[in-house]
Amino acid sequence: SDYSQEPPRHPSLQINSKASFFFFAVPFNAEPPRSALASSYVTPVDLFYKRNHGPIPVVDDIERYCVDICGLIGTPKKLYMRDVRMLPKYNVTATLQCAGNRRTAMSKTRKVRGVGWDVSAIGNAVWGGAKLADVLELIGIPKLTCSTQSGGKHVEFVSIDKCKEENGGPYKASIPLSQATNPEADVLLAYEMNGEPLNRDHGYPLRVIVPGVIGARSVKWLDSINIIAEECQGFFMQKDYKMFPPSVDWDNINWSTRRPQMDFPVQSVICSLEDVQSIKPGKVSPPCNNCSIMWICSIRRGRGIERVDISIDGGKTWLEASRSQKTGVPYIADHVSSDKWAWVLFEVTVDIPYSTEIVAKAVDSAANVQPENVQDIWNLRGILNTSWHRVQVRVGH
Ligand code: MTE
Ligand code: MO
Repeated sequence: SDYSQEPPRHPSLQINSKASFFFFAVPFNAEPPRSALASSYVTPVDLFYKRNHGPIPVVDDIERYCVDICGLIGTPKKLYMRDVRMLPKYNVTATLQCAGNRRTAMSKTRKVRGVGWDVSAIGNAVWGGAKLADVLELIGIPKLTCSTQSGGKHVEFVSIDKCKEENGGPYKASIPLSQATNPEADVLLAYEMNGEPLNRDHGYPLRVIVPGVIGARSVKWLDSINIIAEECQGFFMQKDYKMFPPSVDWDNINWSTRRPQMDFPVQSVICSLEDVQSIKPGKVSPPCNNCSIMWICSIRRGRGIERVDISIDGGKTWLEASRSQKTGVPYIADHVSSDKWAWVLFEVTVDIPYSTEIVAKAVDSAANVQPENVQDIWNLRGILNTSWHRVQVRVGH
């Protein structure tokens, strides 16, 4: 694999794995610092986390670039960029989160396998592109309505990049056809991110965005789309990104017993404090610290966030944080943007009189709440760590 043509990256990204002199065939994986996460509702492209499984492909002949659509359809079709751009354009503000976000914390309780991530393998962007439902309609697959049946088929996305998990083959994933043909699901073939053409790291020239679903299904650098009878048999669908109970370990795992993970459960993280944060005591009496804490919350399949509870005594008592975010996406004026897949920002200002543990948990509109302990949701691949986020605050001099 060739890592000699990687794009330039922002210096403040925290790198979790990349090519070096000793490990030259390592994909670039990096996340922004916590403080950068909550500082804007829409994450700037250069600070958006980057999750790769191989080298970044080079696509330089955009006129000839096309996506092959084949499989269980009448005649295969080549979809060129001009065909995609001819379809109605949608801007969807959607939060993308890697299933491995917060894996490092899970690994601290019991070792898991996978790239370590702090809390920032998550970002919120305005994705611009065509709806997959419109693309599929072009090739004769009707949009999902109450009366249509999709026959349990799946839509497979195959990329240009090559990775070692697929033995040098392309990265791939699939979603159910019923989701792909549902305009309400907002599945996009995106060519823009935050109003600009996608950059190479994020899938230039065309990527899939599957809102509400783990990042792994949003295939970058799209090469072909296959309509298939069964879900994709690729590594990342069948041998990875599955949720196992804490009782399953590497010596008794049977991959075929579980479905590929799709939905992301309710999540929140504290972005204004590190895991262990020292603060100076304030001058008021009794000694207090006016500490402003920012949470971000990500939503579950388009379901709203109801509230965020915070505790400054390790979870004994709780108070409610307030929604701090401004709505709307100001700089993309020409198109209506949906934000039902986007994260919500919350904040609270509290006095921290002594060293303590601060905890956050989010609750969605169906009253789903984050699990209390990471041990209870421990799984050998270290995915979906949505346990209460805890930080230690040390008040010192
Ligand atoms: N698509 C391709 N072709 N190759 C990849 O390695 N990584 C997936 C997904 N799509 C990946 C991919 C994973 S695991 C995640 S979390 C998201 O892309 C990350 O998208 P980003 O790098 O734009 O943040
Ligand atoms: Mo991921």
